[in-house]
Amino acid sequence: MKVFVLGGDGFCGWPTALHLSDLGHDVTIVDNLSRRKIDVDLEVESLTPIAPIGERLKVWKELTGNEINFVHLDLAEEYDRLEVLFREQRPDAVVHFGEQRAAPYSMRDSSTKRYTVDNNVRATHNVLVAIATTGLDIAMVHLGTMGVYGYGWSGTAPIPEGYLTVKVPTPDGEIDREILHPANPGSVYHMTKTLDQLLFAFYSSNDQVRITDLHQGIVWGTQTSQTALDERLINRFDYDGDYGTVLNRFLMQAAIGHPLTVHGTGGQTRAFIHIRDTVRCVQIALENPPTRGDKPQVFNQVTEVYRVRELAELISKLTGAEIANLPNPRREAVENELNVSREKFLALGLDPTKLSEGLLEEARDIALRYKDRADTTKIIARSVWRQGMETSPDLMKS
Ligand code: NAD
Ligand code: USQ
Repeated sequence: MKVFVLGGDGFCGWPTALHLSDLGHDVTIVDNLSRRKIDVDLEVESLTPIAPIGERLKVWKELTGNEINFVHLDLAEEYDRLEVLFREQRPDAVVHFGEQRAAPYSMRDSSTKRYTVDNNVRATHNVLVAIATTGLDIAMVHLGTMGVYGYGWSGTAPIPEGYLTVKVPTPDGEIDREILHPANPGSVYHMTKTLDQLLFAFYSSNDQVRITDLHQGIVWGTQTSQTALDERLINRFDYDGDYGTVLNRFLMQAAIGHPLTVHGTGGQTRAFIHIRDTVRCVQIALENPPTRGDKPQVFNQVTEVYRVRELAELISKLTGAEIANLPNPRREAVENELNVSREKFLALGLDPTKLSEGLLEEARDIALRYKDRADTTKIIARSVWRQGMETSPDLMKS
Protein backbone atom coordinates (compact mmCIF):
# COMPACT_ATOMS: atom_id res chain seq x y z
CA MET A 1 0.00 0.00 0.00
CA LYS A 2 1.25 3.52 -0.73
CA VAL A 3 0.87 5.41 2.58
CA PHE A 4 1.55 9.04 3.41
CA VAL A 5 2.39 9.61 7.08
CA LEU A 6 1.55 13.26 7.75
CA GLY A 7 3.51 14.44 10.81
CA GLY A 8 5.79 11.43 10.40
CA ASP A 9 8.76 13.06 12.13
CA GLY A 10 6.93 13.27 15.49
CA PHE A 11 6.66 11.05 18.55
CA CYS A 12 3.86 8.82 17.22
CA GLY A 13 4.43 9.41 13.49
CA TRP A 14 8.10 8.37 13.32
CA PRO A 15 7.68 4.88 14.84
CA THR A 16 4.50 4.41 12.78
CA ALA A 17 6.34 5.27 9.55
CA LEU A 18 9.06 2.72 10.39
CA HIS A 19 6.51 0.07 11.38
CA LEU A 20 4.59 0.48 8.12
CA SER A 21 7.81 0.51 6.08
CA ASP A 22 8.94 -2.65 7.89
CA LEU A 23 5.67 -4.32 6.85
CA GLY A 24 6.54 -3.58 3.21
CA HIS A 25 4.36 -0.53 2.62
CA ASP A 26 5.61 2.29 0.39
CA VAL A 27 5.86 5.13 2.93
CA THR A 28 6.24 8.88 2.42
CA ILE A 29 6.59 11.20 5.42
CA VAL A 30 5.10 14.68 5.02
CA ASP A 31 6.16 17.06 7.80
CA ASN A 32 7.10 20.72 8.20
CA LEU A 33 9.38 19.95 11.17
CA SER A 34 7.42 22.49 13.25
CA ARG A 35 7.71 20.31 16.36
CA ARG A 36 11.51 20.60 16.23
CA LYS A 37 11.16 24.38 15.81
CA ILE A 38 8.86 24.63 18.84
CA ASP A 39 11.58 22.91 20.92
CA VAL A 40 14.01 25.59 19.75
CA ASP A 41 11.55 28.33 20.77
CA LEU A 42 10.93 26.71 24.16
CA GLU A 43 14.69 26.16 24.62
CA VAL A 44 14.20 22.50 25.40
CA GLU A 45 15.15 19.24 23.68
CA SER A 46 13.86 15.69 23.65
CA LEU A 47 15.52 13.72 26.46
CA THR A 48 16.67 11.28 23.79
CA PRO A 49 18.96 12.75 21.11
CA ILE A 50 16.88 12.67 17.92
CA ALA A 51 18.77 12.65 14.63
CA PRO A 52 17.85 15.03 11.79
CA ILE A 53 15.16 13.58 9.52
CA GLY A 54 17.63 13.09 6.61
CA GLU A 55 19.93 11.02 8.82
CA ARG A 56 17.02 9.01 10.25
CA LEU A 57 15.93 8.01 6.75
CA LYS A 58 19.48 7.25 5.56
CA VAL A 59 20.10 4.94 8.54
CA TRP A 60 16.74 3.19 8.02
CA LYS A 61 17.66 2.50 4.38
CA GLU A 62 21.15 1.27 5.29
CA LEU A 63 19.81 -1.10 7.94
CA THR A 64 16.74 -2.47 6.15
CA GLY A 65 17.05 -1.60 2.46
CA ASN A 66 13.67 0.13 2.76
CA GLU A 67 13.33 3.63 1.39
CA ILE A 68 11.05 6.16 3.09
CA ASN A 69 10.51 9.38 1.13
CA PHE A 70 10.30 12.74 2.86
CA VAL A 71 8.40 15.84 1.74
CA HIS A 72 8.93 19.05 3.70
CA LEU A 73 5.47 20.64 3.50
CA ASP A 74 3.24 22.67 5.78
CA LEU A 75 -0.21 21.05 5.68
CA ALA A 76 -1.89 24.20 6.99
CA GLU A 77 -0.16 26.69 4.70
CA GLU A 78 0.74 24.91 1.46
CA TYR A 79 -2.52 23.58 0.09
CA ASP A 80 -1.55 23.78 -3.59
CA ARG A 81 1.59 21.71 -3.09
CA LEU A 82 -0.42 19.15 -1.13
CA GLU A 83 -2.97 18.77 -3.90
CA VAL A 84 -0.24 18.36 -6.54
CA LEU A 85 1.48 15.79 -4.33
CA PHE A 86 -1.73 13.76 -4.06
CA ARG A 87 -2.36 13.97 -7.82
CA GLU A 88 1.18 12.90 -8.69
CA GLN A 89 1.74 10.23 -6.04
CA ARG A 90 -1.84 8.88 -5.74
CA PRO A 91 -1.48 7.41 -2.22
CA ASP A 92 -3.88 4.67 -1.15
CA ALA A 93 -4.04 6.04 2.38
CA VAL A 94 -2.93 8.95 4.57
CA VAL A 95 -2.31 8.74 8.29
CA HIS A 96 -2.72 12.21 9.75
CA PHE A 97 -0.58 12.98 12.83
CA GLY A 98 0.30 16.52 11.64
CA GLU A 99 -1.14 18.76 14.34
CA GLN A 100 0.07 20.73 17.38
CA ARG A 101 -0.66 18.21 20.10
CA ALA A 102 0.18 19.63 23.53
CA ALA A 103 -2.66 20.92 25.71
CA PRO A 104 -0.38 23.07 27.94
CA TYR A 105 1.34 24.59 24.88
CA SER A 106 -2.08 25.42 23.43
CA MET A 107 -2.98 27.29 26.64
CA ARG A 108 0.28 29.26 27.09
CA ASP A 109 -0.85 32.56 25.59
CA SER A 110 -2.92 34.16 22.85
CA SER A 111 -0.38 33.36 20.16
CA THR A 112 -0.16 29.62 20.96
CA LYS A 113 -3.96 29.40 21.21
CA ARG A 114 -4.33 30.97 17.79
CA TYR A 115 -1.49 28.94 16.30
CA THR A 116 -2.99 25.67 17.56
CA VAL A 117 -6.42 26.39 16.09
CA ASP A 118 -5.05 27.80 12.82
CA ASN A 119 -2.56 24.98 12.36
CA ASN A 120 -4.72 22.03 13.34
CA VAL A 121 -8.04 22.98 11.77
CA ARG A 122 -6.46 24.19 8.55
CA ALA A 123 -4.17 21.17 8.27
CA THR A 124 -7.06 18.73 8.69
CA HIS A 125 -9.35 20.70 6.38
CA ASN A 126 -6.66 20.98 3.69
CA VAL A 127 -6.12 17.22 3.70
CA LEU A 128 -9.86 16.64 3.33
CA VAL A 129 -10.21 19.22 0.54
CA ALA A 130 -7.25 17.71 -1.31
CA ILE A 131 -8.79 14.22 -1.12
CA ALA A 132 -12.22 15.47 -2.21
CA THR A 133 -10.90 17.74 -4.99
CA THR A 134 -8.61 15.17 -6.58
CA GLY A 135 -11.43 12.61 -6.44
CA LEU A 136 -8.87 9.98 -5.40
CA ASP A 137 -10.22 7.26 -3.12
CA ILE A 138 -7.62 7.92 -0.39
CA ALA A 139 -8.54 6.36 2.97
CA MET A 140 -7.76 8.76 5.81
CA VAL A 141 -6.75 7.64 9.29
CA HIS A 142 -6.65 10.53 11.77
CA LEU A 143 -5.18 10.64 15.24
CA GLY A 144 -7.83 12.14 17.47
CA THR A 145 -7.97 12.06 21.24
CA MET A 146 -9.95 10.63 24.16
CA GLY A 147 -10.13 14.23 25.34
CA VAL A 148 -12.89 15.01 22.80
CA TYR A 149 -15.33 13.25 25.14
CA GLY A 150 -14.13 15.15 28.21
CA TYR A 151 -14.05 13.64 31.65
CA GLY A 152 -17.24 13.14 33.58
CA TRP A 153 -19.93 14.20 31.10
CA SER A 154 -21.70 10.84 31.39
CA GLY A 155 -20.66 9.92 34.92
CA THR A 156 -19.56 6.30 35.10
CA ALA A 157 -21.36 5.21 31.90
CA PRO A 158 -18.89 3.66 29.41
CA ILE A 159 -17.69 6.12 26.80
CA PRO A 160 -18.82 4.66 23.46
CA GLU A 161 -16.63 4.48 20.38
CA GLY A 162 -17.61 7.81 18.88
CA TYR A 163 -21.39 7.62 18.66
CA LEU A 164 -24.22 7.66 21.16
CA THR A 165 -27.79 6.50 20.58
CA VAL A 166 -30.19 9.06 22.02
CA LYS A 167 -33.97 9.24 22.32
CA VAL A 168 -35.43 12.30 20.60
CA PRO A 169 -38.91 13.33 21.76
CA THR A 170 -41.32 13.98 18.87
CA PRO A 171 -45.11 14.65 18.85
CA ASP A 172 -45.52 10.97 17.77
CA GLY A 173 -43.34 9.59 20.53
CA GLU A 174 -39.62 9.03 20.99
CA ILE A 175 -37.35 8.11 18.09
CA ASP A 176 -33.79 6.75 18.30
CA ARG A 177 -31.00 8.76 16.71
CA GLU A 178 -27.28 8.08 16.60
CA ILE A 179 -25.23 11.23 17.25
CA LEU A 180 -21.56 12.01 17.80
CA HIS A 181 -20.86 11.81 21.52
CA PRO A 182 -21.16 15.38 22.87
CA ALA A 183 -17.85 17.22 22.70
CA ASN A 184 -16.44 18.42 25.99
CA PRO A 185 -12.86 19.58 25.37
CA GLY A 186 -10.61 20.61 28.26
CA SER A 187 -8.08 22.75 26.35
CA VAL A 188 -7.75 24.70 23.11
CA TYR A 189 -5.78 21.75 21.71
CA HIS A 190 -8.52 19.27 22.61
CA MET A 191 -11.08 21.69 21.14
CA THR A 192 -9.33 21.49 17.75
CA LYS A 193 -9.86 17.72 17.78
CA THR A 194 -13.60 18.23 18.34
CA LEU A 195 -13.65 20.63 15.37
CA ASP A 196 -11.86 17.98 13.28
CA GLN A 197 -14.76 15.62 14.02
CA LEU A 198 -17.24 17.99 12.37
CA LEU A 199 -15.01 18.32 9.32
CA PHE A 200 -14.94 14.53 9.06
CA ALA A 201 -18.72 14.24 9.37
CA PHE A 202 -19.17 16.74 6.54
CA TYR A 203 -16.60 15.34 4.08
CA SER A 204 -17.62 11.73 4.62
CA SER A 205 -21.22 12.66 3.93
CA ASN A 206 -20.72 15.17 1.10
CA ASP A 207 -17.74 13.65 -0.71
CA GLN A 208 -17.80 10.06 0.55
CA VAL A 209 -14.26 10.41 1.92
CA ARG A 210 -13.39 7.23 3.85
CA ILE A 211 -12.30 8.33 7.33
CA THR A 212 -11.21 6.54 10.49
CA ASP A 213 -10.79 8.72 13.60
CA LEU A 214 -8.68 7.15 16.35
CA HIS A 215 -9.56 8.54 19.76
CA GLN A 216 -6.25 7.87 21.37
CA GLY A 217 -5.36 8.04 25.06
CA ILE A 218 -2.06 9.30 26.50
CA VAL A 219 0.85 7.57 24.80
CA TRP A 220 3.75 6.38 26.94
CA GLY A 221 7.08 4.67 26.30
CA THR A 222 9.62 5.59 23.65
CA GLN A 223 10.87 2.70 21.62
CA THR A 224 9.37 0.22 19.19
CA SER A 225 11.33 -2.70 17.77
CA GLN A 226 12.23 -0.55 14.74
CA THR A 227 13.33 2.62 16.58
CA ALA A 228 15.47 0.45 18.89
CA LEU A 229 17.53 -0.91 15.97
CA ASP A 230 20.04 1.95 16.06
CA GLU A 231 20.55 4.98 18.30
CA ARG A 232 20.12 7.25 15.27
CA LEU A 233 16.56 5.93 14.89
CA ILE A 234 15.61 6.62 18.51
CA ASN A 235 12.21 8.13 19.13
CA ARG A 236 11.70 11.45 20.91
CA PHE A 237 11.05 11.56 24.68
CA ASP A 238 9.39 14.79 25.78
CA TYR A 239 9.66 15.61 29.47
CA ASP A 240 9.11 19.38 29.64
CA GLY A 241 6.08 21.04 31.21
CA ASP A 242 4.42 21.66 27.86
CA TYR A 243 5.01 18.54 25.79
CA GLY A 244 5.94 15.86 28.33
CA THR A 245 2.99 13.59 29.11
CA VAL A 246 2.35 12.41 32.60
CA LEU A 247 3.70 8.84 32.72
CA ASN A 248 6.87 9.54 30.73
CA ARG A 249 7.44 12.65 32.86
CA PHE A 250 7.18 10.62 36.07
CA LEU A 251 9.64 8.05 34.71
CA MET A 252 12.10 10.77 33.75
CA GLN A 253 11.64 12.61 37.06
CA ALA A 254 12.32 9.40 39.00
CA ALA A 255 15.46 8.82 36.91
CA ILE A 256 16.95 12.20 37.85
CA GLY A 257 15.76 12.24 41.48
CA HIS A 258 13.12 14.95 40.97
CA PRO A 259 9.88 14.65 42.98
CA LEU A 260 6.98 13.35 40.89
CA THR A 261 4.89 16.33 39.81
CA VAL A 262 1.33 15.29 40.59
CA HIS A 263 -1.15 18.06 39.74
CA GLY A 264 -3.49 18.51 42.67
CA THR A 265 -4.58 15.30 44.37
CA GLY A 266 -3.83 13.19 41.30
CA GLY A 267 -7.46 12.09 41.22
CA GLN A 268 -7.59 12.64 37.44
CA THR A 269 -8.30 9.35 35.68
CA ARG A 270 -7.00 9.03 32.13
CA ALA A 271 -6.63 6.43 29.40
CA PHE A 272 -3.18 5.19 28.30
CA ILE A 273 -1.56 3.27 25.48
CA HIS A 274 2.05 2.23 24.85
CA ILE A 275 3.70 3.54 21.69
CA ARG A 276 4.11 -0.09 20.49
CA ASP A 277 0.33 -0.44 20.49
CA THR A 278 -0.14 2.94 18.78
CA VAL A 279 1.73 1.69 15.72
CA ARG A 280 -0.19 -1.60 15.71
CA CYS A 281 -3.52 0.18 16.01
CA VAL A 282 -2.71 2.41 13.05
CA GLN A 283 -1.80 -0.68 11.04
CA ILE A 284 -5.11 -2.34 12.00
CA ALA A 285 -7.04 0.83 11.10
CA LEU A 286 -5.35 0.98 7.68
CA GLU A 287 -6.22 -2.67 7.06
CA ASN A 288 -9.88 -2.12 8.01
CA PRO A 289 -11.06 1.09 6.35
CA PRO A 290 -14.73 2.03 6.17
CA THR A 291 -16.65 1.63 2.93
CA ARG A 292 -17.21 4.68 0.72
CA GLY A 293 -20.34 6.47 1.94
CA ASP A 294 -20.03 5.23 5.53
CA LYS A 295 -19.99 7.76 8.33
CA PRO A 296 -16.55 8.29 9.92
CA GLN A 297 -15.46 5.18 11.74
CA VAL A 298 -14.31 5.85 15.32
CA PHE A 299 -12.08 3.59 17.41
CA ASN A 300 -11.13 4.30 21.02
CA GLN A 301 -7.38 3.70 20.95
CA VAL A 302 -6.66 2.96 24.60
CA THR A 303 -5.50 -0.10 26.47
CA GLU A 304 -5.55 0.83 30.17
CA VAL A 305 -7.06 3.39 32.51
CA TYR A 306 -5.24 4.83 35.54
CA ARG A 307 -5.57 7.59 38.06
CA VAL A 308 -2.58 9.97 38.03
CA ARG A 309 -1.83 9.30 41.70
CA GLU A 310 -1.88 5.53 41.09
CA LEU A 311 0.84 6.00 38.49
CA ALA A 312 2.86 8.20 40.85
CA GLU A 313 2.55 5.58 43.61
CA LEU A 314 3.55 2.79 41.24
CA ILE A 315 6.67 4.63 40.10
CA SER A 316 7.50 5.75 43.62
CA LYS A 317 7.35 2.10 44.73
CA LEU A 318 9.55 1.04 41.81
CA THR A 319 12.16 3.77 42.24
CA GLY A 320 11.83 5.33 45.69
CA ALA A 321 10.94 8.72 44.12
CA GLU A 322 9.16 11.28 46.30
CA ILE A 323 5.69 12.47 45.31
CA ALA A 324 4.92 16.22 45.25
CA ASN A 325 1.32 17.40 45.10
CA LEU A 326 1.51 20.68 43.18
CA PRO A 327 -1.25 23.22 42.61
CA ASN A 328 -2.97 22.14 39.41
CA PRO A 329 -2.22 24.62 36.59
CA ARG A 330 -5.14 23.22 34.56
CA ARG A 331 -8.86 23.66 34.82
CA GLU A 332 -10.03 20.07 35.18
CA ALA A 333 -12.04 17.90 37.55
CA VAL A 334 -10.16 17.12 40.75
CA GLU A 335 -11.38 13.51 40.63
CA ASN A 336 -13.13 11.67 37.82
CA GLU A 337 -14.09 8.14 36.90
CA LEU A 338 -13.40 6.82 33.40
CA ASN A 339 -14.90 3.80 31.77
CA VAL A 340 -13.99 3.44 28.09
CA SER A 341 -15.41 1.04 25.50
CA ARG A 342 -12.52 -0.39 23.51
CA GLU A 343 -13.93 -3.52 21.94
CA LYS A 344 -13.26 -2.66 18.30
CA PHE A 345 -9.46 -2.96 18.32
CA LEU A 346 -9.62 -6.05 20.53
CA ALA A 347 -12.04 -7.66 18.07
CA LEU A 348 -9.62 -6.84 15.24
CA GLY A 349 -6.77 -8.63 16.99
CA LEU A 350 -4.96 -6.06 19.16
CA ASP A 351 -3.08 -7.79 21.98
CA PRO A 352 -2.65 -4.91 24.45
CA THR A 353 0.69 -4.09 26.05
CA LYS A 354 0.16 -3.72 29.80
CA LEU A 355 1.98 -1.41 32.18
CA SER A 356 2.92 -4.48 34.18
CA GLU A 357 4.81 -6.13 31.35
CA GLY A 358 8.29 -4.81 32.00
CA LEU A 359 8.03 -1.86 29.64
CA LEU A 360 8.01 0.57 32.55
CA GLU A 361 11.55 -0.59 33.26
CA GLU A 362 12.46 -0.20 29.58
CA ALA A 363 11.21 3.41 29.54
CA ARG A 364 12.96 4.04 32.85
CA ASP A 365 16.24 2.68 31.43
CA ILE A 366 15.99 5.13 28.52
CA ALA A 367 15.35 7.97 30.97
CA LEU A 368 18.37 6.88 33.06
CA ARG A 369 20.61 6.56 30.00
CA TYR A 370 19.94 10.12 28.88
CA LYS A 371 19.34 11.82 32.22
CA ASP A 372 22.36 14.09 31.78
CA ARG A 373 20.58 15.77 28.87
CA ALA A 374 17.72 16.89 31.14
CA ASP A 375 17.24 20.59 31.84
CA THR A 376 15.60 20.57 35.27
CA THR A 377 14.35 24.15 34.86
CA LYS A 378 11.95 22.89 32.16
CA ILE A 379 10.19 20.24 34.25
CA ILE A 380 7.50 22.19 36.09
CA ALA A 381 4.39 22.91 34.01
CA ARG A 382 4.05 26.69 33.87
CA SER A 383 1.25 27.08 31.35
CA VAL A 384 -1.89 27.95 33.31
CA TRP A 385 -5.46 27.58 32.11
CA ARG A 386 -6.67 30.84 33.73
CA GLN A 387 -5.04 33.99 35.04
CA GLY A 388 -4.38 33.79 38.75
CA MET A 389 -3.63 30.05 38.85
CA GLU A 390 0.12 30.68 39.15
CA THR A 391 0.27 30.61 42.97
CA SER A 392 2.88 28.02 43.71
CA PRO A 393 4.83 26.23 46.41
CA ASP A 394 8.64 26.18 46.58
CA LEU A 395 8.96 23.48 43.93
CA MET A 396 7.32 25.76 41.35
CA LYS A 397 10.25 28.16 41.77
CA SER A 398 12.85 25.59 40.61
P1 NAD B 1 4.32 15.43 17.76
O1 NAD B 1 4.22 16.89 18.01
O2 NAD B 1 5.51 14.70 18.28
O3 NAD B 1 4.23 15.14 16.18
C1 NAD B 1 3.42 15.89 15.31
C2 NAD B 1 4.19 16.05 14.00
O4 NAD B 1 3.38 16.79 13.10
C3 NAD B 1 5.50 16.82 14.19
O5 NAD B 1 6.56 16.16 13.57
C4 NAD B 1 5.22 18.18 13.54
O6 NAD B 1 6.37 18.78 12.98
C5 NAD B 1 4.17 17.80 12.50
N1 NAD B 1 3.26 18.90 12.12
C6 NAD B 1 2.52 19.70 12.94
N2 NAD B 1 1.84 20.61 12.22
C7 NAD B 1 2.16 20.39 10.92
C8 NAD B 1 1.80 21.03 9.69
N3 NAD B 1 1.00 22.10 9.66
N4 NAD B 1 2.31 20.53 8.55
C9 NAD B 1 3.14 19.46 8.55
N5 NAD B 1 3.54 18.83 9.68
C10 NAD B 1 3.04 19.30 10.85
O7 NAD B 1 2.98 14.77 18.30
P2 NAD B 1 2.64 13.23 18.57
O8 NAD B 1 2.74 12.98 20.03
O9 NAD B 1 3.39 12.39 17.62
O10 NAD B 1 1.10 13.22 18.20
C11 NAD B 1 0.69 12.92 16.87
C12 NAD B 1 -0.83 12.98 16.78
O11 NAD B 1 -1.37 12.04 17.69
C13 NAD B 1 -1.39 14.34 17.15
O12 NAD B 1 -2.42 14.70 16.26
C14 NAD B 1 -1.92 14.15 18.55
O13 NAD B 1 -3.01 14.99 18.76
C15 NAD B 1 -2.30 12.68 18.56
N6 NAD B 1 -2.23 12.10 19.90
C16 NAD B 1 -1.04 12.08 20.58
C17 NAD B 1 -1.00 11.53 21.87
C18 NAD B 1 0.26 11.51 22.71
O14 NAD B 1 0.19 11.14 23.89
N7 NAD B 1 1.41 11.87 22.16
C19 NAD B 1 -2.17 10.99 22.44
C20 NAD B 1 -3.37 11.04 21.70
C21 NAD B 1 -3.38 11.60 20.43
N1 USQ C 1 -0.45 15.70 34.98
C1 USQ C 1 0.11 15.66 36.26
N2 USQ C 1 1.43 15.90 36.37
C2 USQ C 1 2.24 16.15 35.29
C3 USQ C 1 1.66 16.16 34.01
C4 USQ C 1 0.30 15.95 33.90
O1 USQ C 1 -0.56 15.42 37.26
O2 USQ C 1 3.44 16.35 35.49
C5 USQ C 1 -1.90 15.43 34.84
C6 USQ C 1 -2.64 16.52 34.07
O3 USQ C 1 -3.05 17.57 34.94
C7 USQ C 1 -3.78 15.73 33.47
C8 USQ C 1 -3.18 14.35 33.21
O4 USQ C 1 -2.02 14.27 34.04
O5 USQ C 1 -4.80 15.57 34.38
C9 USQ C 1 -2.80 14.08 31.78
O6 USQ C 1 -1.91 15.10 31.32
P1 USQ C 1 -0.93 14.81 30.08
O7 USQ C 1 -0.09 16.03 29.86
O8 USQ C 1 -0.22 13.51 30.29
O9 USQ C 1 -1.96 14.55 28.88
P2 USQ C 1 -2.90 15.54 28.06
O10 USQ C 1 -2.67 16.96 28.36
O11 USQ C 1 -4.30 15.05 28.22
O12 USQ C 1 -2.45 15.31 26.56
C10 USQ C 1 -1.85 14.10 26.07
C11 USQ C 1 -1.26 14.40 24.70
C12 USQ C 1 -2.39 14.78 23.73
C13 USQ C 1 -3.45 13.69 23.73
C14 USQ C 1 -3.96 13.39 25.13
C15 USQ C 1 -4.84 12.16 25.17
O13 USQ C 1 -0.31 15.46 24.79
O14 USQ C 1 -1.85 14.93 22.43
O15 USQ C 1 -4.52 14.06 22.93
O16 USQ C 1 -2.82 13.08 25.98
S1 USQ C 1 -6.15 12.32 26.33
O17 USQ C 1 -5.59 12.72 27.64
O18 USQ C 1 -6.76 11.01 26.42
O19 USQ C 1 -7.05 13.34 25.84
